[in-house]
Amino acid sequence: MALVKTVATTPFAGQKPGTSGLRKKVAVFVQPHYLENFVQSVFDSIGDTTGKTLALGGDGRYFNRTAIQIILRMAAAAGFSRVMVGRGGILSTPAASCVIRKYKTFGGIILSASHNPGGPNEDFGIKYNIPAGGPAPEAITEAIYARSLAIDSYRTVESEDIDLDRLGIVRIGEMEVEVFDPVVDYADLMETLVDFDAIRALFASGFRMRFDAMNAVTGPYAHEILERRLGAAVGTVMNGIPLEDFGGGHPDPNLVHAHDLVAALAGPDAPDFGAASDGDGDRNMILGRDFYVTPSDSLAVLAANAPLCPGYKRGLAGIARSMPTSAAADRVAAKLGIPCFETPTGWKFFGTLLDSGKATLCGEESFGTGSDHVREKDGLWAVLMWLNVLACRRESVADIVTAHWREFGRNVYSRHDYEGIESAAAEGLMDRLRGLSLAGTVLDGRTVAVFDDFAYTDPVDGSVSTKQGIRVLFSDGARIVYRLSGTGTQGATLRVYIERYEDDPTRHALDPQVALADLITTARTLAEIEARTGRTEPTVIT
Ligand code: G16
Repeated sequence: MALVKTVATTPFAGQKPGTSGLRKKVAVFVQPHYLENFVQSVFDSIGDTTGKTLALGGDGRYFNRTAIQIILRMAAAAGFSRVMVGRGGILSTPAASCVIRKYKTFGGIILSASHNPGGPNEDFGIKYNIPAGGPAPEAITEAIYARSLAIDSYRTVESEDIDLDRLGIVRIGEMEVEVFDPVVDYADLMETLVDFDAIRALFASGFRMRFDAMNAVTGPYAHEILERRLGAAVGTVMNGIPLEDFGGGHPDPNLVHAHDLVAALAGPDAPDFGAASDGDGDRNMILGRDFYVTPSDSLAVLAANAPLCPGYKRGLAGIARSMPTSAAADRVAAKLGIPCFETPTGWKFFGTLLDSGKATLCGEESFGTGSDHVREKDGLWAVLMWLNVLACRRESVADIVTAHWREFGRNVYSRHDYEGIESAAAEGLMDRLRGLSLAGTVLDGRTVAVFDDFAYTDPVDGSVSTKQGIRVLFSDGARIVYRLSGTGTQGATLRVYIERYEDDPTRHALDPQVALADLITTARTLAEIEARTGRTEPTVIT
């Protein structure tokens, strides 16, 4: 039996989980006791861990393996009887959720800073997911944070590092550590949801695709599912080897960072379909030949076509989207006669809706789409759903989306990010906006119908979340939303979301930056962005 060691420590400021867990620079995480303090705060906040099973894995970024060894020793000291670790310390975020649910573990610890870069000078992250498989709700993250401010010791055991690359069971003291294949359970789950035969037939007919794994966690999953199980040509998966620094790239599947994929999908000889996923495999970007599908439209198209996929052929109970996500999905829900829920940003807010059966599909403008099959957004699942739809409809991505706009109208949409601005300037900008009184006023010819800071009452558990984004809702249906990102590690990122509805099909093909030009100007002027941040242009436009 390994000897439990109690190590004295003192609290670190700032161990407050953000939109999705604690994300900091690696230099912060490698400070003595930093990771240990947080992990002990988690174990102290989730109830009795004695005899329980924990799932553990991460996106493979720098410090992943070291952190896993530390957490294993602490789990043994906390009395867990078993930890299930993905081979190589790898588990995509949706695969972690799948494993937690399938094996009914006492939740899991996921090591990821998602789409943020990795490496010794970049980012690391950690979060706890509850037994339902989803990110811990605010009540738990608040308890973890409160504990981290009071902690004076943590518990660990003396033991050698285990071999993370060898499948099988080893022991740390009395605790079993099972190193398992991180891909199989997830791939098997996908086979129950989408029509693999139909997709195999699509690929056999000459359909070509590129999937950019961005040298992040989805490489092994995509090779197995797309190339081995579905018969896509070898080479369909690009950047498929997970690297600790993601090859020096920024593993964020958007038009700026997935530039290799965007280039590959341009021109007449381009493949029919392109997709990318992020550092931990929960985000997705969908492309057709010379055609970009916004995440908001992707959710709406998948919702409208879901019954083509076996896992959803009985239809949807409801749809949920985060507040800044466009209202395209609302139009589908209205037509289907099902509810559409508007939640704050953060996948954790979908948990109660999925658990209670109120929502089947969920999505966010931040390249997240998912369903009730797990409790995380799921990049490869979205790609497979699209493939299923393409296999059934045998139309191009562009034709499917433009037909969708003709049927429902287009919610023209764009997000402008101002990254790495000074935190004080960002807070000042938001505080000033909050102090304005705009309802009933006219801004550049549009009347403001509602002006507020979004607050949400969870319809299932009644919990209330306030200050979730400043909304300027115009009487013509257009809107501007301002939020500060909760996932960055340096300075602040101001996100500005701009949207208006266009029902004239002759105007659907317009570039959103052109179609939204007047609102974009209003958004910049109203928030005094240039004067307060010194920025004349956003860093990233999606
Ligand atoms: C996380 C959350 C998402 C959220 C996104 C962006 O995604 O899980 O729900 O939409 O961050 O959040 P923010 O706008 O605060 O940066 P991920 O992929 O980073 O885990």
